Amino acid sequence: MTADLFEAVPDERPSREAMAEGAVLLRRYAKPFENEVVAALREIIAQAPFRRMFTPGGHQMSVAMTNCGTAGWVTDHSGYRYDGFDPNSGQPWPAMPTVFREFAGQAAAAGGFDRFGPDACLINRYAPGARMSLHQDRDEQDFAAPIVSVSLGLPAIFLFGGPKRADKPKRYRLEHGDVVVWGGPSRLFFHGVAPLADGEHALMGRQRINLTFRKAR
Ligand code: MD3
Ligand code: FE
Repeated sequence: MTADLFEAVPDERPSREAMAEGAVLLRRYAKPFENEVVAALREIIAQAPFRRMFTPGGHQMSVAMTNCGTAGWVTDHSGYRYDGFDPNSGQPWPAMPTVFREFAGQAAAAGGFDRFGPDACLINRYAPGARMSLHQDRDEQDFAAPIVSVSLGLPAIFLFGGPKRADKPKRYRLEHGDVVVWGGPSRLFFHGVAPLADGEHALMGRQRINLTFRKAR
């Protein structure tokens, strides 16, 4: 078989890149864990299915979400917050799988943050066209703890701004297996995701899933 000379060939090698002070991009870092992570995801989603939540302003988000851990991020007419219970079932969010907790701790350490103990994992699902507008993550108690994010499936253009909303965002293509550790000053930087381009991913299908590990409480 002959390869198309002009086809973009994905680079499978892990690498590290500083995005800002405290923000480290670990390309392909999650690849060795993909099968274990996907198996754990399936069990979480069976207990707490993805749902498109409403912002306090009454807009339905294009991204569908669920959570695992002792705290889960929720939004509804009354605001944004962490809650121990899934509002759709009244049950506690599924427990954070050991593979998730260990992976997040290891990734945080690789990014320069020792002893990261996440209690929340927000799971975002992007179908083609879904996006996330520029925002800060400020609903957590302790901004000294980093956030660890894992991208799975279709690639997305991540928009990484600065401390002010008006700061012009830099664009990063985040691909399957890419991990970013956000701590220090970058922890409160504005960020978002451009509308997802359509495509088909060999393991994940026609979607992008992003996990963000947080210390919420
Ligand atoms: C930079 N999610 O869930 S992950 C979010 O791809 C969120 O689903 C995006 O923004 C996604 O809140 C981006 C990368 C990310 C997560 C948290 C951050 C980047 C961050 C917190 C501070 C700075
Ligand atoms: Fe965010």
